[in-house]
Amino acid sequence: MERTFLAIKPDGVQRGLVGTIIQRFEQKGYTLVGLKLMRVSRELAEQHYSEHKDKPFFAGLVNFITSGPVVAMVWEGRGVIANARKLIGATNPLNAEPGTLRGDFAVDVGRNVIHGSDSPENAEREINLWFQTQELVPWEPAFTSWVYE
Ligand code: YYY
Ligand code: MG
Repeated sequence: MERTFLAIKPDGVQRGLVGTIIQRFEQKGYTLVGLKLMRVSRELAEQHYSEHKDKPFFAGLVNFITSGPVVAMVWEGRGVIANARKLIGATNPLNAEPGTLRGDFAVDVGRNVIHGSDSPENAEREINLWFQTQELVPWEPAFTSWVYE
């Protein structure tokens, strides 16, 4: 089954959105298989966002993501990588549709509440970067046959 990496950024944690955000993915029918609250090191932040290292916002992004606790998660389910991105909404919250997490809960691109992997390659890379294999818990929810035909 497909897996993706999601992280509630320090603004989402500070604003008390952890429960709301987790609930959104639970309600969709996806399965939580990894979860931890953590302070992000500069090294991890720089590796995570390495594709942006030459962008003008890189230093600010690394400062922000290391500025407070983050909730790192792995979610599992059919189409979860692309669909989580849809549930999260556009990078700039002012362009994110209402009903998406960024559309409903954010205003500024530098305070957009949540990260989600953007491709199968990045999902695998980010899961391996943030989690050790033994931290992931495979399980089958009792509702599976009510979510999947
Ligand atoms: O994947 P996603 O988070 O939607 O956007 P990316 O283009 O990968 O950028 C990562 C992160 O960088 C974004 O969530 C906010 C920040 N950022 C920024 O502060 N200013 C920009 N102009 C673009 C991105
Ligand atoms: Mg991205």
